[in-house]
Amino acid sequence: MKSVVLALGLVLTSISAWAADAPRQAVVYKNQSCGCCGGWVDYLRDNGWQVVVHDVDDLDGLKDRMGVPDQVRSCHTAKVGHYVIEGHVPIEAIDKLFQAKLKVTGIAAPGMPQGSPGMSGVKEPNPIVTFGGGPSKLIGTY
Ligand SMILES: [Cu+2]
Repeated sequence: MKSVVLALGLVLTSISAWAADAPRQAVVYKNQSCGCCGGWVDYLRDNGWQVVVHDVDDLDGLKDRMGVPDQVRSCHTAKVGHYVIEGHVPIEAIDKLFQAKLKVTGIAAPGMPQGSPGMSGVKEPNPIVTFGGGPSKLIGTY
């Protein structure tokens, strides 16, 4: 019986290692004047994330280098682990990306949906799409 419990413990440990949430750390690149970008940083910090912020003038150049396609661009761009997170993406979607270990460059909330994390206004649907590593796919609407 003891060995069964031990084996179950090992299985559960390996499952949780396999389906790990995103690390609670981000590096965020934004324009100094961007208010809603700061709102997204606050949203992460309010949820216990450690965030390093870099104010950047040439964000489009940075997005080019990070492989963020024009059609999914938003205001700020972030690195979480080895993924690129573009725009007002909710933490649940970032966790989903890490749990699924998608072979993509990152995920984006294209544009700036009202009421999304860090954005004011009446809540509107916030579709989150992948980019890089094949055609963009919807991973969920938040
Ligand atoms: Cu914004």
